[in-house]
Amino acid sequence: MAIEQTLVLVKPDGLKKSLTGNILSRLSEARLEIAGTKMVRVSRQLAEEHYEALKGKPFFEELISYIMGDFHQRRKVMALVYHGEDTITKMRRICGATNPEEAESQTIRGAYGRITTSGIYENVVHSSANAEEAEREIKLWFAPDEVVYQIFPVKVVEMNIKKLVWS
Ligand code: IDP
Ligand code: MG
Repeated sequence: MAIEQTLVLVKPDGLKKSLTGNILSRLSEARLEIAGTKMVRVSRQLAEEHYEALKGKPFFEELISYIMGDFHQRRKVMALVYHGEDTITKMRRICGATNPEEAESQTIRGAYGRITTSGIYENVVHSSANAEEAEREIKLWFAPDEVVYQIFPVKVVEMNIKKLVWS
């Protein structure tokens, strides 16, 4: 089995319902390592890039609003990179099926997810579906120095940039 990394997000409904601790406990049962974590303010651009494969779906606009936090009065998600053997499959299994009504009740989505009256799947967590998606998503959400094990190639570039620092 391969050493992999995967992107997990605690979505705005998970944060609003104070589920972060429960979710991390469930995920820790896989005995994987957290290689990176941060709170992220989700811009429209980040949301659309994250879900670019779903552009054109009838629920796309609401999905973007959902992940941006519009329905839960908080523009943030918790983003994590998990690292270890067979990480992608293990995490997907603990998270459960996409449709929270179909997800088994011992999974995170089965236990805590719901479908809203307007048909949005509030399924509490995101977990990358396969290796290609995991690599794309980790690179989208994290910079190399925010992940303690850099399993993807990195390079050094010189940049003259403006940066926010403590004053
Ligand atoms: P996944 O999150 O299990 O990988 P995807 O098909 O990649 O499922 O869809 C991404 C997200 O879009 C889902 O987690 C869910 O929030 C939302 N979604 C997917 N399919 C539907 C649907 O048929 N109706 C409403 N929302 C959906
Ligand atoms: Mg997906």
